Amino acid sequence: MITLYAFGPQFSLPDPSPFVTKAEVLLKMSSLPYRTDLNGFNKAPKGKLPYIKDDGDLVADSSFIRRHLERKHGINFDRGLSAEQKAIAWAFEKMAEDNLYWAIVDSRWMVDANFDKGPRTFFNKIPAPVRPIIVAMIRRQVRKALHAHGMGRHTRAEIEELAKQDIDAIATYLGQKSFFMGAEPTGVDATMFAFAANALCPEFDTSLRTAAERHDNLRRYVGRMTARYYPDRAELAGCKAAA
Ligand SMILES: N[C@@H](CCC(=O)N[C@@H](CS)C(=O)NCC(=O)O)C(=O)O
Repeated sequence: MITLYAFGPQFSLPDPSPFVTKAEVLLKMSSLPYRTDLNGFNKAPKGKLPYIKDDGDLVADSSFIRRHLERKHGINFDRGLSAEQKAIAWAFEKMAEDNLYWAIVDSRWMVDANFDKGPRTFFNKIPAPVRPIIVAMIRRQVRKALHAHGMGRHTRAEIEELAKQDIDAIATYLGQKSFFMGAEPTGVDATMFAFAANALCPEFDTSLRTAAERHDNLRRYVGRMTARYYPDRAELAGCKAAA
């Protein structure tokens, strides 16, 4: 059985990491049996989650997890898509993962009110006397990562403008389709759902959320994906009424 190393459900989301959610939805789409393990972060081969263990194979990174499922288990996530559609799907995925992601990180880690409600709680199990030091150290590391990526060099208003453009692009391309590429879900839906659900996350007050909430089709899409892949989590991303 495949083991998915994850952080675990939090903030009304299947996982606070959109990459873990993407990997989990891909596993659900593949119908392969899997279990989740919430204690694997310290042994992560690339220092990040998600990764999976599949018999002897340890595979880190959501995109390589997808490749692994395709190669080892013969899953075709893009059934029915043309080469042009696959190219569009890949571009949207990477826009979400390499641009929108960093705006989400900024909104949760660098805005005090969101940090206190969100990432600060990741450290609750650390003994109280050393907790503030560890929290400050990790927050500093995240600030440096944002700076190294480049997103952290912009003003908050500029970051929000870029994120809004990503969200608007996703909602525009989705249009009135049931799923991102058409009437049936394909691989890119794992990513688009994960990021749209994170943007709509009701726990955080962010301009990302405001931007996403303006798109009724995006809310309905998250509701539809939730009903399909997380039927027992109807509260997900505040999309209960939108399914
Ligand atoms: N490219 C990776 C990105 C994974 C990633 O950024 N994971 C974050 C959580 S959202 C993580 O584990 N960060 C921990 C760290 O950087 O220390 C993927 O697609 O899986």
